[in-house]
Amino acid sequence: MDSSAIRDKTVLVTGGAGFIGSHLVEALAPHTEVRVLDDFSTGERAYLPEDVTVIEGDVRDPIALQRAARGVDVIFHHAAVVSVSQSVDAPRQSNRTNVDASLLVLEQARQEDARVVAASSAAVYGHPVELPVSETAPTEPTSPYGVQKLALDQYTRLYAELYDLPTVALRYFNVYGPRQRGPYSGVISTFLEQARAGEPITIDGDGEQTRDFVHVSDVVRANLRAATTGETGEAYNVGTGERISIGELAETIRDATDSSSPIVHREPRPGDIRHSGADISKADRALGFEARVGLESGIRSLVDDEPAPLASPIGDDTVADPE
Ligand code: UD2
Repeated sequence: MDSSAIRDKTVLVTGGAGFIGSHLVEALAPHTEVRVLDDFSTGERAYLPEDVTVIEGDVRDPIALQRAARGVDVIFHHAAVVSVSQSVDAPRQSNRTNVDASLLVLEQARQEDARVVAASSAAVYGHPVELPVSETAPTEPTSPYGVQKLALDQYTRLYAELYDLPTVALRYFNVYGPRQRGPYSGVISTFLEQARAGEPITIDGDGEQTRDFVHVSDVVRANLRAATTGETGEAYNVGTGERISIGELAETIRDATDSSSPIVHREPRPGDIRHSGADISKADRALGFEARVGLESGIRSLVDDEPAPLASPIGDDTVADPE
């Protein structure tokens, strides 16, 4: 499949019951036949629409993967060990999922002649030498997780080059939105929980560090664009191009929740990246991608517990037939 539309195709979403994967599944399901491969270690069945085919299994299991991928046109590869700290504690373990299983996915895609859209990460850049960070910036990850995402990212490119497989790697910056929770979730969900509970909002270090927070609905749209672009064999940054300091974020969330939580400072996080922000001009050029949800309205919809503002991202030109 090159630049044809994704409508009426069969797609597989690995990690489809997780935070980002389940939003993608929700957007795809009304228009395409969707299969989900998930071991439900962190994902939730309740996130999945009824009409998707669920294969409960581990992405590291070649039999489960083979079953899930048979006859598919596109594989959205989101299954991963997402915790940076877990990768530091047990690098070989996360490597098995983040690298070995990703190679299995690519091999399976080769068998099926399927497109692959792979979830890479801003973690590939490590400490940025220049802001905003473009895709040509040096890649020097600061964690096993980053090294593993870089391996995935490079294999994804190489499969396009060596085997002519249409592949795209999406380098996510700080993704947030509904369903992000648990001990390894992002700072926005942590601050929101703290503010709602009236507990101290815990800033690591001076709070002057900055991040580029991108709403999960924008990440879904980037995936849909990547599923049809002719510009394959490439990696694209997925962010907003805007940065906010963690201190300002804490205040924004406290205000949005009308919370009286104190804002407190803890020790800085060891190895924390000081600033991170995406140059999204390549994604704009090649995918027609640009973030639509501003941070304030994204936080507002989380506070109001509104459903994700993705209503139907597939209703736009993303999946329209290309004539
Ligand atoms: C993000 C990604 C990670 C990896 C990394 C690459 C998330 C959840 N994680 O890690 O997968 O791609 O980028 O660089 O998107 N903070 C506080 N208080 C808290 C929690 C966090 O101050 O209670 C700070 C933290 O020290 C950091 C910032 O908030 O400076 C963002 O932390 P995070 O864990 O949400 O995401 P990050 O950027 O470390």
